[in-house]
Amino acid sequence: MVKSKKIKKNKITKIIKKSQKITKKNSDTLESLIDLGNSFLEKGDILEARYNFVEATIKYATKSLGFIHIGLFNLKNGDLIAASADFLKAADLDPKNPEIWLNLAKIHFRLDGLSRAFGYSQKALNLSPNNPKALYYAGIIKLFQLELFFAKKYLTEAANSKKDPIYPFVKFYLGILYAKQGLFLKAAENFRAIQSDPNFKDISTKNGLCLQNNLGMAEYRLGNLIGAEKTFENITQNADNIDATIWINLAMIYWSQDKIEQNLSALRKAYQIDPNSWPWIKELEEYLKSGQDGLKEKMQNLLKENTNGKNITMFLGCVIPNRYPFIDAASRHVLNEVKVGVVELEGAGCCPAPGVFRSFDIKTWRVLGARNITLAEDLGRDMCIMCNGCYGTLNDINTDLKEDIEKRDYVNDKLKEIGREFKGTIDTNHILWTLYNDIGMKQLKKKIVHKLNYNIAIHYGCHILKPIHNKPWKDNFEAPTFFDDIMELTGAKSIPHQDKMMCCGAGGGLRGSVKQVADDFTRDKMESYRSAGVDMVVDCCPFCHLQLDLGQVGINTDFKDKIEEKFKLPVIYFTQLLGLAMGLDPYRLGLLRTPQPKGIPPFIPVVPMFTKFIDNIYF
Ligand code: 9S8
Ligand code: 9S8
Ligand code: COM
Repeated sequence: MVKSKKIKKNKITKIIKKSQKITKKNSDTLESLIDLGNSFLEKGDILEARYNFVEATIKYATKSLGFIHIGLFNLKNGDLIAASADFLKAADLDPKNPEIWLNLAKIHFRLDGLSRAFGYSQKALNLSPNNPKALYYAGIIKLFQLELFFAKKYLTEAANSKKDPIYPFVKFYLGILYAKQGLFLKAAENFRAIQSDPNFKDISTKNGLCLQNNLGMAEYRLGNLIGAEKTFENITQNADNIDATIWINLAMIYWSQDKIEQNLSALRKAYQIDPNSWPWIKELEEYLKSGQDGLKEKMQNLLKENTNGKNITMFLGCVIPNRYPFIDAASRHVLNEVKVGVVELEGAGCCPAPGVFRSFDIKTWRVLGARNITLAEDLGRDMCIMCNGCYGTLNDINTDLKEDIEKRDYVNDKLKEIGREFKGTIDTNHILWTLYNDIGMKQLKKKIVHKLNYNIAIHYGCHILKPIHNKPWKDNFEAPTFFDDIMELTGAKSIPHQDKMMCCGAGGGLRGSVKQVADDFTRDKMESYRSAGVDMVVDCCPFCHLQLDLGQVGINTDFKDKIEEKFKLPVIYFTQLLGLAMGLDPYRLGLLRTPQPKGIPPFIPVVPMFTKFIDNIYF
């Protein structure tokens, strides 16, 4: 570092000496030196231009103008370190000039010193609070720091100055911001607004290509496959130097429309440009020729090798796939976001439900559950379980069989008949534990990009906590906080309420056998939520979810005389809310739907809650 600075200094002195020989101009005033420098710049005579600017800094060492111009010169030539030193000197001499601070912000933004850059943009903003360029810099710095909340504040303010030359760039980054937040409609609106702007019009320029790529992806994420296809085909036909990712994006759009042949040819193009961009081309071709049989194993192995980080297999149980598929989707998106590798647990059956099967025949219950565990053992992956009941069953069986030889022998004797054996090689975890323990609060927090201002009621349910002897939570089992802690990372507030730890009402087969008793139970919980004034209930069990959601419909009809007013409290599975705070697409999390289908879960609409979110929550 020191060395290169020295070289540069020597170089400059040489340049100056050389130039002095060439020109013996005796320009007296500061302005005339700068003018001269600029006119040399225009002519492309870099040495002469530099000489005059340096002269200005020597002769007028107490004025900022010379330093500003040599700074701009260095900035333009990509010598950011030198430019930074020049502008710092200028700022010393003229601290009230916002332009100087803005250039420092720009330089350090490019040098990747984001917090320093932000500090400089703040100095400019203090001096001129409505300066669109200062707002723009503050906005994009926050965007790159992933502090989207503030990024949006600054960029929206910058966008008020429609006439400023920076405006199209503000719109572009607003588009990027919305896309990052999963709000693709707004993202596309912003991108479209600058499509014919001279800075973005030409698809062969970096800006133009970048805009079209982002627009196409926003259309794709909105489900406008035809529009997305058009946008990308336009890119591939008209832009020069497109890279492999463009072809992969187009391939994905073809694939989503079952256009298999086009998909394959787009992937081949990507492979040609960069073989690492799509390393699975051979597998895909084989798949298209001979179907999936020969490939299954290969793909499983590939998946195993290709995730670095925690690897799990998901146990879905019965309620999620049959009633609430978006719980599956939201959980996968969240796991993906924190880099957990997921493979399917093929052939899994009912866990079987602890409150039901175990009550009838404990040995059969154990054999059936152990069979599910052996499937995960085959994959060599821990189970990640999204249902409290399934977790209760599988974790009880897993921990029991690991310790109790007698039970294990009984189970393995039965499993032998179907060629399976319980080995005790994997862990059976609730998804909350996977996130809390394997990923950790610190990493989760890093992923949060929205602050959600909701007041929420947390529902733990029974089987996640009890029995306590084989549960991992180092917590107070009568008043646990781990679930509250995770959810409060989103900015939501967990509101204390009466009988928080009470059963939802459905467990132990109650909903199946005496639904009205279960609903009456749930009515109590609903009354507590109502008096606590919460916006929604957040749970971690699909069976509780069913009872809290569909149960309200039952309460509203069967107990209408007992309640003051009908209940319509949104019920949310926790990965939906966590995903939203992570900036994942609210459509993919099952929070927004257009159109909202009637008569299928969720029975109590959650959309109004989250439409409000779209408009209000970011500030
Ligand atoms: S699987 Fe059959 S019924 Fe159920 S969702 Fe949870 S618990 Fe186990
Ligand atoms: S469902 Fe799910 S976990 Fe249970 S048993 Fe009482 S709470 Fe509702
Ligand atoms: C509750 C499962 S999640 S069960 O009804 O207790 O079996």
